[in-house]
Amino acid sequence: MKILFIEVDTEAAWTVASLGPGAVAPYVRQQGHEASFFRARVHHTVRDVLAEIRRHQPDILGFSLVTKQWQRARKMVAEIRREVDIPVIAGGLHPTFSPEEVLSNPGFDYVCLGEGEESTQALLDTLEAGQPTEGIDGIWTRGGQRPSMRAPFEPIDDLPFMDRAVLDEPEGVIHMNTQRGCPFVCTYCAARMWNELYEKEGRFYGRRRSHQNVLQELETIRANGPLRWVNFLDDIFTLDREWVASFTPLYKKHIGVGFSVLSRVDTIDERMVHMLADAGCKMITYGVESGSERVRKRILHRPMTNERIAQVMDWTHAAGIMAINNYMIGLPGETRDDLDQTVALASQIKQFDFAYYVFYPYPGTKLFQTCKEQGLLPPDYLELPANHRGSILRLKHLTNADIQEYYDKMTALRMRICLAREPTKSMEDQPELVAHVSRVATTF
Ligand code: B12
Ligand code: SF4
Repeated sequence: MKILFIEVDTEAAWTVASLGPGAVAPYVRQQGHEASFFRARVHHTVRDVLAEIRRHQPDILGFSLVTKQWQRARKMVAEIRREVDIPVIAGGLHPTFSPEEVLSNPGFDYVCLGEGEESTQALLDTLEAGQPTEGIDGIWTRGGQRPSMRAPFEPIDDLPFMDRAVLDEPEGVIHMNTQRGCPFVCTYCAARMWNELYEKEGRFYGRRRSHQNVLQELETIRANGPLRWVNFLDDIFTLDREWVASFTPLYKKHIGVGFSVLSRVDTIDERMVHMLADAGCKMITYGVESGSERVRKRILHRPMTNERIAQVMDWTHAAGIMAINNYMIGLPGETRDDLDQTVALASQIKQFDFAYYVFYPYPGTKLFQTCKEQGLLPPDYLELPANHRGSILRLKHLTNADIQEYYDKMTALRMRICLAREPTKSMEDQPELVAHVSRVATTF
């Protein structure tokens, strides 16, 4: 069987396609199937996608979707299916946590719940054998019963390395995962829900690859082309101190190119920051999310203090690593006073740059449930885009004008921080930088 994965871009800027197909494609190939890939860029029309489908002649189409991609994907799939009779499977975060919604849309035949490697293989085997697809673990067939989850893949080192062509990376810039799962309980986070989904069926989702396996993948990449930079995309790279302490010297010795990680301020300390810096880490992304300890603790279930955040930023800066922080605006229960605290914290701490998003309640998360229970979701919320630029919620303490006001404050602050990096130049001298900040401010 041949599966064609179609990546649905929602904006031009992402440097990597969805990682799911990059992981599933080599696995099903190993089991004797074929897998190919097409990236539907923003400018591509459904006609262009259909031309690719005709060129690849697949037996099934695969879509990897986060919520942001859903609106474009569902329209695309409906149009595709009017022209060609090829079954469609959707996998990833959005189909896993909104499977009924996905399957109720025209053109979607299957949803992959959770990890996709073995489930997709089982589906392709079954279709090839011409047998009924109901009852395959992890694959929900349209019109059928919800299946059981398939056990998480073990040992994770046995998975094939990701297919770099399917990831569609810029040459030499590599995107890597060393682990799956995050044990924290942040209420806004869809990533956390992987663990909970498996826990409901008595399974444990968290796993980490061995150092050797990760290094071997990077060495294989280098043997086949340039290796200039590694983006580690694990939810929390610094989760396990021992793992990091033994990985960093090996990375330095065998790989040695610059890299970035995602972290959380209560999983990192001064020594670890220096270990990372010594190994070549140049950028750490942290989730600060709010400057209000009340919001972080009570609404987001992130109990770290502002003092701790400031301290970690100082360590990161002192080690010569760029700290990039994420903030949110427009949470349920948040007030103008909380947002003042966010702007204040963002102005005080040392950070190289930051991103700020208007809160969107992702299906499956605790805060999605809260929004539903408190009547904050409008009736047509499924039709509204997950663009992080405006709120889809009817918040009790914040109006849309409030959100816009604080969004603009964060934009102005970001502009100041970016300009301060080159104090000799004025805004007029840096049209590209100004355009970049404005673009980011209007894209999300
Ligand atoms: C790396 C990453 C990115 C990368 C790659 C995106 C991706 N989808 O892979 C980039 C930088 C592009 C990115 C961007 C964004 N991201 Co992001 N990202 C992540 C992160 C940290 C890790 C993903 C990862 O490592 N995947 C590894 C692969 C192997 O796992 P996987 O994707 O789950 O795939 C497995 C299964 O789901 C399944 N599967 C997946 N696809 C398919 C397809 C088929 C056909 C089948 C059968 C199976 C299948 O099989 C795979 C292998 O087992 C996750 C957090 C997380 N842990 O999930 C957030 C996450 C996915 N991102 C998120 C968000 C919000 C975004 C943005 C909207 C951010 C923004 N503000 O604009 C954008 C949207 C991107 C877009 N395309 O429009 C949210 C999504 C929530 C939701 N419900 O939509 C997450 C969950 C973060 C969070 N804390 O909540 N992101
Ligand atoms: S620490 Fe990050 S990945 Fe883990 S649950 Fe919280 S937001 Fe999600």
